[in-house]
Amino acid sequence: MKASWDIFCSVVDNYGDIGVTWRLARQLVAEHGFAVRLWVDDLGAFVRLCPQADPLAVEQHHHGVQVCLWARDWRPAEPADVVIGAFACQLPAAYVDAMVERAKRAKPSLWLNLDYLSAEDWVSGCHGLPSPQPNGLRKFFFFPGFQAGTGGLLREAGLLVEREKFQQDKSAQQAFLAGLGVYPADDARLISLFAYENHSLGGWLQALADDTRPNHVLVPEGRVLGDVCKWLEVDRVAAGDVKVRGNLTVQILPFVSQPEYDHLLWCCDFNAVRGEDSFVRAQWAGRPLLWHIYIQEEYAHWEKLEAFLELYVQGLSAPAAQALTALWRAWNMNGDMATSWRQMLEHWPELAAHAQRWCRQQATQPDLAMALVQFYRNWI
Ligand code: TRH
Repeated sequence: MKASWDIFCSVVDNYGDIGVTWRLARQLVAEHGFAVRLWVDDLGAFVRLCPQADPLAVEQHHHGVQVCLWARDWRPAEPADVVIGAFACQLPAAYVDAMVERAKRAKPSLWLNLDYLSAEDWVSGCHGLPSPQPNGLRKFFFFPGFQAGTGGLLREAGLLVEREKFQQDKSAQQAFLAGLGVYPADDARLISLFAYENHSLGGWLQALADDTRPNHVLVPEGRVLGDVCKWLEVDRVAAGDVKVRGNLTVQILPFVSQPEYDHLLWCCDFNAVRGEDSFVRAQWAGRPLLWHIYIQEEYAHWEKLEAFLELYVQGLSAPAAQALTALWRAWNMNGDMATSWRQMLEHWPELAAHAQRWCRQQATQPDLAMALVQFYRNWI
């Protein structure tokens, strides 16, 4: 019989919580044949990523995943063989009680906490550690990561082959972009922009407008639009709008499905991403990227940013590493994006080759779903 997996997702904000769990759930079904239930407490967020979903359905199936509303009034459910609480969310008390009961009469569920992604050194030391619970159960910490000894990154089988094929196929890219109403000039630098509110945006957009080469920036609807409007000096923008300033075209896109977003990243020469899942997807795109990190209390995010940079710049020449680091710091700390963008452009060929290399190197690690499955197999 197929092993059963329950994944619990509490949507704290934005799309990362649901983005990661929805991707993982699909992969566990498609590549490992498990029976997967995804419990989500905010179906509205889910619908943004899976537009064919019903925001009101208590239970529905998509891509072989049983998607269930995690309602406040918990309806009893038999615990699965593997139980994943994403991002330290608290499972329903009645479900945990049922896990205790199950452990008395059968093989206990493997209980995992899927943690946040970080490049910090301590991650490999904590990955896979058990945490004994007062009720007698054990919960294991499962950490995604970039280094050996971590749980790796979400990466579907065949993703990079599909990406490479698409990136070599100009007409497939043109057709995809045309579907979004995007018709960039032949010599334009294509940039995607997915970010939180960011005061540094104006400086960057100005540098792009002043550039000698045309730039075409694609902005999916979201939190950064206020700063886009501010720089454009307009009250509002909406999906479909195209604004031209100097050598810069700014085009607002609708929020698309996850696979379409991948294709968008694959089309672009440079991707500004944020949070966790889009950050990883931009790395799989094999193109230079800019990360807007999710702000945490007490500047915890700052250490995360520096830890990733330290790892990522390995293998770059000192000037290229410096330019990239300066750009990422400027973006995350209200710095001077115009100057750092121009300096970064001087190292473009090196940074572009490095992005490919980084992607290949990361792909040598087992992907996160595979690592979870391996962890489960070792446990039974
Ligand atoms: O939305 P994010 O900022 O999400 C999160 C959450 O805030 C979470 O609480 C926090 O812990 C985490 O960041 C670090 O960024 P992220 O992780 O990139 O998630 C966005 C998802 O949306 C990702 O799966 C890609 C997807 N997406 C689309 O499917 N279509 C789109 O058009 C865009 C722009 C994104």
